[in-house]
Amino acid sequence: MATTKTEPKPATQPKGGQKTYEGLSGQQLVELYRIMFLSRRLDDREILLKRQQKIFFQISGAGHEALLAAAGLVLKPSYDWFYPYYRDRALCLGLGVTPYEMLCQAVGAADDPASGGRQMPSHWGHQRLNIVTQSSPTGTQYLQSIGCAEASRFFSAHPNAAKKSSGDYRQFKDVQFHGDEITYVSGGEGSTSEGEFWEAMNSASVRKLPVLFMIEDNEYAISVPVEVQTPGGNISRLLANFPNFHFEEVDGTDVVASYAAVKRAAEHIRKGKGPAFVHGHVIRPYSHSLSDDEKLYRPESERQDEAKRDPITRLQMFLVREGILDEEGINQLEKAVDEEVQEASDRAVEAKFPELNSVEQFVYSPDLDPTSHAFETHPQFPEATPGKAAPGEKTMADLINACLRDEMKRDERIVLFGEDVADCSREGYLEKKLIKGKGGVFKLTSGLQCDYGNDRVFNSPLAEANIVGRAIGMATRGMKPVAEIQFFDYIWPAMMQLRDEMSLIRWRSNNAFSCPAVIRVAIGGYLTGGAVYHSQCGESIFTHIPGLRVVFPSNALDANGLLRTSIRCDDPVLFLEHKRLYRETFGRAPYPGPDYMVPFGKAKVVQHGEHITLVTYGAVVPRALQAAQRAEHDHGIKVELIDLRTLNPFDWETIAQSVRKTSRVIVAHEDVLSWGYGAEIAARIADELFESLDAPIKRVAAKDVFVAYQPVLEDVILPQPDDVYKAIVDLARF
Ligand SMILES: Cc1ncc(C[n+]2csc(CCOP(=O)(O)OP(=O)(O)O)c2C)c(N)n1
Repeated sequence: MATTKTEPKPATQPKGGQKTYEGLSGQQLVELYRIMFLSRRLDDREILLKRQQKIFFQISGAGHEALLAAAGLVLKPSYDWFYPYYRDRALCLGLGVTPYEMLCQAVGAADDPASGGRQMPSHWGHQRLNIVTQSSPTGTQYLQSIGCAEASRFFSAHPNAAKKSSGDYRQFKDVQFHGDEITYVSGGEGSTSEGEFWEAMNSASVRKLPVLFMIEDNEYAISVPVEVQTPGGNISRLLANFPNFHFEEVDGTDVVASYAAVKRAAEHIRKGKGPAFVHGHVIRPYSHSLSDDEKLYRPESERQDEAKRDPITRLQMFLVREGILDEEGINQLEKAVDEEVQEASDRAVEAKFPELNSVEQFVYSPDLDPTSHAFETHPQFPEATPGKAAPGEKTMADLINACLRDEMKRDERIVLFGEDVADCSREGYLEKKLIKGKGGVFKLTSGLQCDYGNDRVFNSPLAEANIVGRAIGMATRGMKPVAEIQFFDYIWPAMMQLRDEMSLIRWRSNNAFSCPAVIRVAIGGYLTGGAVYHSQCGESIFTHIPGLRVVFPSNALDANGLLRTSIRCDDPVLFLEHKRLYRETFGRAPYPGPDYMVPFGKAKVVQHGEHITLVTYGAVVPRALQAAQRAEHDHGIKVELIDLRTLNPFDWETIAQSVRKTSRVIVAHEDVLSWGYGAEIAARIADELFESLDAPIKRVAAKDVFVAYQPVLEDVILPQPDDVYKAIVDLARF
């Protein structure tokens, strides 16, 4: 959609005062021009450096400068929070990122405050200025900004929760918040085609959150024009019915109009009236990036037309016309900017590279080690009182619920949310005692909303990326979201958030940001009737992701202790809860008290043996135990059964010690065989313990198909005690 230029509003002149333009003084306009010109010159400098092969990628903010410089003036650095798109150079300059810092990212220098040389240029991030580390996926920022805004609301309502506390992740999460702060998030019009954009609009609207959405519409997403992305070619028209929003549509090449629009939007938000949406029509005078040639898909005539709306030329002419700066003043300003860019560039190209041995730094928290003794406590079982029944054995479901209840009491930063997690969203029903409440499709969160209130336990929309994206934003700000994915089979819409965001925020920001959220997921089969979309495993897909802790308990006590460690630790955790084990008789235990913790990376030897090492986890543990007992009974084979409990990290020492003793090993898991978790364990044993082995390493796992509905099919697909038994006997005979 071509946009006509707006005519700058005439100046108003208060009596005896200076002219202002929508409240902007001449001096402020000059400063805006300086920022815009600096932004363009930095892009031009990077293009030059790329041609000289001193940097390796370039993407510019050219054509977007007016809209973003205006936003930089309205919003407050180190006070508001920012999730800026890669075209937001002018915003970041306005907030206080220096040209040197920007060019450090371009050359990949150690001094780059956004990533220490780990991310491409224009992937903004600045801890002090509250610019949260940005990534390349177009659209993941939206949901995280929602979580960030929720955190500001949460801490305002729970100021005690913000207090520093020692002994867990809170020690390393200073919380800063302001009651009227704004979370800014931006993207191109192309990125509004991502589902996550709509999921974010949904939650911002429903929860009336203090978020400023800024859409920079340059009418192209690389080569794809806006009419292909957006029905009718105008995103504002589509959004107009979202409740609670303030909407602005503005010529984003006009700095005065942009300033006025952003200011009105910010006022709406700061007054607590809800979110705002600013749609700025901008231009893209350079190709998408230096890897693109727009001449292949845009004719010269279109590009020339667009050039007439260049925001830099427009503001320059405006300043001269209004007598704010004359030609000489413009020249002086531009010369000073050129000198600044030259000086920053000279320093940046000489800046030190990151140390080569630093690459593995900050995959996980450098401050808190969840494998350490600090996370090893003993259970405090309730004493049996003489004359009374022994303390009850609790199920895994009971002890997960108990852990959540205890931890929520201990740590006010914890919130639980997900699909059907609340007791009842319509609280009145609970208050009037008309209903009992749900608390999760498996009842794992039952009663927690009643105990802790609906701002700590609440339902999410039916949208998995929404759940994880928001959890990331909250955790970045210092909250401890313990979010739930209802079925592992439906985790995939959240995959981008899990893999490209949650797991690597710490690494990609060089430890400037982190998001130690816990994502609880109901997983697994053996359900009789669960079928393809309620019974899958797939843990190896997640153990393959650096930065993500993966936990998979097999019994009630471990689930309680490991969940507590997950919550108190400083890393993101995927906590896999096997549905079949929730209420199983196997592995029940009494309540172990409110401080019971099991460290990560410490396996449990379920039974000792000298003939075969059997490594497993999850619902295969009771099945393997059955098989091992039978093998001993029938053949006298003594199996050492190892329950890994956590899959990343895993307890290599315990495996190695056992294999050195038995020289025979089976790895068994419920997930499919090929490319599975067992392959990694087997490869490592072959690599490091080859000389200890007397037989090939055997794997027992599901067939390479999905889990079927008909129980007889499910039985042949998933590994059964008989399969494990056969493997034990065969291996013993080898
Ligand atoms: C999820 C995802 N898909 C594809 C890409 C590749 N890509 C990078 S930028 C871009 C176009 C974005 O267009 P728009 O949001 O309109 O922003 P603009 O570049 O026009 O400012 C694409 C397809 C990506 N980075 N992330």
